[in-house]
Amino acid sequence: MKIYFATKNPHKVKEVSMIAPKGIELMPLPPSIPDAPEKGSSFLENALFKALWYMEHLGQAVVADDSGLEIDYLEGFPGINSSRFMQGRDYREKMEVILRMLEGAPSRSARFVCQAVFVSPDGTVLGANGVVEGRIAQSIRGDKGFGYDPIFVPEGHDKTFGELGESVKSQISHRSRAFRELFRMMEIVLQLKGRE
Ligand code: ITT
Repeated sequence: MKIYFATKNPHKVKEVSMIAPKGIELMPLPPSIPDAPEKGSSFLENALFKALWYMEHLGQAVVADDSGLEIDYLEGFPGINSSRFMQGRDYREKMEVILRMLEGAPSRSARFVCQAVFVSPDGTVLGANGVVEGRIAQSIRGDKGFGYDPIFVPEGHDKTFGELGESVKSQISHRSRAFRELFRMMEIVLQLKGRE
């Protein structure tokens, strides 16, 4: 089954394609589609907004995700605003600002969160959530991955996602956890529908 991944972020497509089961081939969005508005107040609302927007434009089932970094000392910031925080500036600058905000912080605990959804024109809506706990490093390390990967050290590791790279990330990341569960649910539901 070919299915659109309703994202404008090519890193997400690459990460999720690595863990997609054999029967599911993810396709990137055609570039001509206008960006979905993200005005929800939670990861789930934003994931649904995105998925429904692109499903309406394509007339086909899609998967989508909304994700972000939550830092406990900053009360969950940047959270659902992870992409919009200092919009237009590069991630090195964003990460430098975050590291400054954490100077002297008693705790650097943080997590990546991903809400994945599947929607189809027949009204099927499925959702799955994935989390990876960890901490914010003392400095920017590594150049693999994207976004905040070079300052996030997942639990059980000493290196950042930026140093660990895609093979480790695909095992333990918030996105891989959410999409593995979503794909399991999709397989069950699509099988049931095939029997109808
Ligand atoms: P789409 O909305 O088109 O999917 P996006 O990158 O804007 O692309 P989000 O709105 O979900 O996606 O924002 C997620 C942001 O959270 C992302 O841009 C990064 O800043 C951060 N983020 C999420 N997952 C991440 C990951 O695996 N590694 C590093 N940063 C991540």
